Amino acid sequence: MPQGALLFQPTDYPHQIWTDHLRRLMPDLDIRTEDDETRKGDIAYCVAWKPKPGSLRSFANLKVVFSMGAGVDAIVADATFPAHVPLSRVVDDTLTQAMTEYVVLHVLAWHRRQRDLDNLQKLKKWRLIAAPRAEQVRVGILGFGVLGQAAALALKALNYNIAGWSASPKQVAGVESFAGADALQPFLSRSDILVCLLPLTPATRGILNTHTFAQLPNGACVINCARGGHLIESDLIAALDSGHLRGATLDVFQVEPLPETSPLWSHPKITITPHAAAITDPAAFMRHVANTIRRMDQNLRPENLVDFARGY
Ligand code: NDP
Ligand code: OXD
Repeated sequence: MPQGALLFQPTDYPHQIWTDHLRRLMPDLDIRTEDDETRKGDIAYCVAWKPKPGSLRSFANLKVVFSMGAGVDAIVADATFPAHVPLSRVVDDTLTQAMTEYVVLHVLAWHRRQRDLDNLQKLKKWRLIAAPRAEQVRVGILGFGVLGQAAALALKALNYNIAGWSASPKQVAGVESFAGADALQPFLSRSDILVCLLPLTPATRGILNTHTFAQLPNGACVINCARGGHLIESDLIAALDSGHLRGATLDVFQVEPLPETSPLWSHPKITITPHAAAITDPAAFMRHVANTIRRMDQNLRPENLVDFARGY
């Protein structure tokens, strides 16, 4: 029997889909969707996404916070996050699979020039556009963790020439590993298609900028499916307009939803998706929550813990 209540904190989510799964898995758990001022001391478990700064600190008996996303930047950014409380993030096969599909889809689309073919169709023009073989296309994955490595393996199976960039070196069969700030330039200069799957931290904010784009080969494409804060949007537009970059796919933005006034919407070389690359599956997420609560009842540590010193 779990000790303490769980608060499902996000108010902009239809909470019932989520909480119903947890009720089925843990019928004895006290699950709340309202933050009751007079009963804050009951809350032992909290599900959070973009919490109001300071809101998590107010639960004196909090044992763990569950991030609804794989990315935890919005939670880690709260300087008042209680230091003794573990933060567990989403690491789940369904999410990993969805992100892999997204990356493969957009790498293929830029490699096989689908946008150019779509434009020809609009003009009713029958024209062949040559594309290199996959093994001649060098894909570089910025952020070579759970999602980056899974995408790399799927692309490798299609014969792409893959490299990953991470903080520490990785060993992934058939994939070149670049690690640390000094390795960024050689990594970029061999990346015809650059995929960003980094966590958003002070070290990675704004990493997709004019300087970075200049180090990519002429005609490179960029796919950002990590966070809007990684990209300096005006730098991307300038690099596309100058012809140095050939195209970009963006799933995430500085401001979400992307304002109607944004020039990104109508840019002829940009594909936009609405932060939908890999959406957390409510059933899988709540299985993780239930398992973690059971583990903690047995004095075991939660899994998929965030390292606050690194910020991810
Ligand atoms: P992981 O923590 O598993 O991987 C992060 C990778 O980034 C690691 O390889 C890490 O290196 C590397 N990294 C972090 N900081 C640096 C740095 N300063 N320099 C070089 N490498 C660095 O995260 P996930 O793969 O699970 O998720 C990645 C991101 O994807 C999330 O943070 C989130 O922002 C985004 N995301 C977006 C979604 C969407 O729908 N658009 C859905 C889900 C996630 P090392 O391994 O050495 O520590
Ligand atoms: C995540 C996301 O981080 O959906 O999981 O962006």
